[in-house]
Amino acid sequence: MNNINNPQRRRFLGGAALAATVATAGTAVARSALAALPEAPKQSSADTQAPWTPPGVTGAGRPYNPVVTLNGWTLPWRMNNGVKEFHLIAEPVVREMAPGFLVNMWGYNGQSPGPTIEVVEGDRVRIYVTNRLPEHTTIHWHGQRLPNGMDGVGGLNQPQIPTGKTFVYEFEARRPGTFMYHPHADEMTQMAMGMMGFWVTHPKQKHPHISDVQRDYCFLLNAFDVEPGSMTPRVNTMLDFNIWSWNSRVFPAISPLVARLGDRVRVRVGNLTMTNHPVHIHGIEFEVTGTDGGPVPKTARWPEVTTDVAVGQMRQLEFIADEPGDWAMHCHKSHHTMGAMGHDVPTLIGVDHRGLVKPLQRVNPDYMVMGERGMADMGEMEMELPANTFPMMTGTGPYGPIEMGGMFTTLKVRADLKAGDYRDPGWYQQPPQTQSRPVDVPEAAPRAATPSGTPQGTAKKPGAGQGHAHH
Ligand SMILES: [Cu+2]
Repeated sequence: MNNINNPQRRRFLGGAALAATVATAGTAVARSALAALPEAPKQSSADTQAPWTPPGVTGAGRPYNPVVTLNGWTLPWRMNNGVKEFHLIAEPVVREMAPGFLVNMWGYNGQSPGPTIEVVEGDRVRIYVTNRLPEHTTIHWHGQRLPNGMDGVGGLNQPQIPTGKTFVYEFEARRPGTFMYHPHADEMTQMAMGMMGFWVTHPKQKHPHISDVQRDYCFLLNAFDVEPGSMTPRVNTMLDFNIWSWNSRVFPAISPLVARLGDRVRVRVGNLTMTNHPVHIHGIEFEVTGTDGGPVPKTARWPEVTTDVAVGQMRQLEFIADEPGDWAMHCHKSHHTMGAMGHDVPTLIGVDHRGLVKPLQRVNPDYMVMGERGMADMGEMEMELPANTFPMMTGTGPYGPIEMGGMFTTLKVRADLKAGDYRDPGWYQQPPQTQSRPVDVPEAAPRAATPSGTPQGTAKKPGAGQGHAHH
């Protein structure tokens, strides 16, 4: 990725320009452009990109263990006289929410969410923002300490950035932690269209409440309202979103979080939806070690397996990955682990549809019965979907349909991983005799029922033994 290793590039660069190009690491900055805007790298893939390690540049700050953005990437910067310079382009993008499911969004540098900005405490940061949207925008740097005029609230702190214009933000990353960025201009529309991104500031030295971790993941909770079969979110939806996503991806298209047995893992989550999400991880216990307000002192932490991430909040979850396996990790609101669905589907469990379907299909040829036995059938139903949507419950594991969608992925803990290897290791091979299995033994004979509420054996009514035993 570093252009300095590319001999073709090297030929065009001399002395000072060479030094500057080392810092851009991947952005091709022509010598004539060095005095101008930094290049704005674009990302064409919705895959999780390998962590971005900055080149060893004097003044670049202490080295750190870089974050991995789920189904995202980190924005390279260039160093300009001791200032880390970034260039974000606000623009329409097409985001692949799942293979075959494309949505017209607004985002930054080719994707929604935009790239993660990753710096070190004390860094001087300059961010150019070019607006290629059809309307004005701004960027608010959620959680940061900065001069009032850099806070990005259109009308309050600055005039909005008109279409076609570039504004520059500059401040010092004063405190380490977990932050995000998003517009503060026509906010409901622009966030409904996917405009948001993550920001991580690493501590510049050992911090009493910030642990070293071997794996550091981040993602944003977001939601969209896309009519099945269409490609553009409705932007006036207030609460009734139908797509619940992590970094604008839905299960099974969200990358797994991969960890080596014994790793300390940090997961940074920010919520830019309009409702709360109880984030739940199976197999381990975690602590909330920080919020967008800063690190949580060690004495103030408690163990959890689920933590609610409220609207506009960020949480850092940390745990030791000490149980091998494929562990579910998901929002615990069960309708948030579903794909796009009609909201007005009646509960039909136990309803006998015989004789009903034909007359209904005369009125609506597409009428389909679902949910007679529960909704699990949806997981394997090869139902014809409108073009450009994804099934309501989907994803197939080694033992069959997982019957999940939306805000769901897996934590994959393996003993045989290399440090820094984030590739999906495939499905976990369970050791023999460690999996739940069917049994084939006769049921116990039913006991005689007793009148309800009466201790067994104290009252006997004639005929009470005729019915079914209550289990
Ligand atoms: Cu949720």
